[in-house]
Amino acid sequence: MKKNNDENTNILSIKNDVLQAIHGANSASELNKIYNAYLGKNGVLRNLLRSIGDIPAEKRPGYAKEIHNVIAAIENSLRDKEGVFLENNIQTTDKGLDITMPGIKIKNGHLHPLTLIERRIEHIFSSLGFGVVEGPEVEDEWHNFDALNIPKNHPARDMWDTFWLRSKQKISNSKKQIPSPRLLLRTHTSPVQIRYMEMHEPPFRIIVPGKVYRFEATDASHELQFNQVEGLMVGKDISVANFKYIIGVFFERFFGTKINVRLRASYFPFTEPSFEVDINCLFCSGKGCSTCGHSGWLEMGGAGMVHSEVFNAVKYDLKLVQGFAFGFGLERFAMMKYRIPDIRLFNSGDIRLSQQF
Ligand code: FA5
Repeated sequence: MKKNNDENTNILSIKNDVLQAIHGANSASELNKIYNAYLGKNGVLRNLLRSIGDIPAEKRPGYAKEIHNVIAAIENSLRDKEGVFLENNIQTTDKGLDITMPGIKIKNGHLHPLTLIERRIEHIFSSLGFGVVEGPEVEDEWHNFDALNIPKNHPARDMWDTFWLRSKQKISNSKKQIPSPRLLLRTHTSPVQIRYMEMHEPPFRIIVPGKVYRFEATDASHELQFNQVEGLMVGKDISVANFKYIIGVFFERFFGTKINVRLRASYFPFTEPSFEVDINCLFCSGKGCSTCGHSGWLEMGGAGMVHSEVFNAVKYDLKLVQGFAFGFGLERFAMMKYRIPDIRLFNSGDIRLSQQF
């Protein structure tokens, strides 16, 4: 900028130049350039403000005021012109703004069907007075097997073959490592029975939903990672009759229809007597179909009266307590309720599955 004795004339000519440039601008980027050249950090008007000390002191206030007025006028003009660009842009791209047009629908997420089933089960059992308890998925050998009356080398361990983890424990302040309890991915939710009883005294009734893992080949009804719901009710005189009544109420509320429950003799090392729990097939109303293998019954899980060795492991007095336990597969409930034919669909990541519920 040329130094001029009449500072005000100089400012006014700058103002005219800038307003003309704004008027002639054809794009937002041109406006941006003008802004930077005059009002930006090293713009002409900012530099004028900085050099105000060069003029006689008595002229400074009037001069500064003039500069600020010009800055405000330029800012207004820039804003007006930006508004014109914005309007034109909408008109050219959208051919006008139709505020009655429906908006773009935001896609909501969905709860996974297994989450829905788990919450439903928890809700029903809570209304029957059961607490909901959780336990660790990485379990030690004692809780998963030994305390449940499945000692080392017992053939029953084969039924629950699993993924073992390498674990070494370091003694603090030493390089020595000692063997720590052997860790594994739990094969069932039953170890939480032990964990709970170690910390609580009867009477109580709990359910334990959670993920379990097994080393096995997958097919339409078997996964290597699936969910179970454990149940445990212990007190002075809890019997099989209590179990049959409670489970009957649960099934009827869960499926919303009358259900026949059948207890079939079976074997689990941690219950005695043990049974499989069957319900009448919902697909054929018990008449027999391919889903139930033409038997009219569907197997839902295992159950039984808690074995005395399990109570011994948690140091309960056998003369004072007895109770029942059960373990159901959550996926099997979901498959039955939503008529999902293949268990592998749950982990397929296919959004079309969860969008249906
Ligand atoms: C058990 O896991 C016992 N802990 C259940 C139990 C608890 C019995 C308390 C007595 C007292 P089982 O291995 O049968 O039992 O599994 C129970 C249920 O889990 C089965 O009925 C089935 O519904 C489900 N299940 C078992 N294996 C799989 C698998 N690979 N994929 C999906 N679901 C499975």
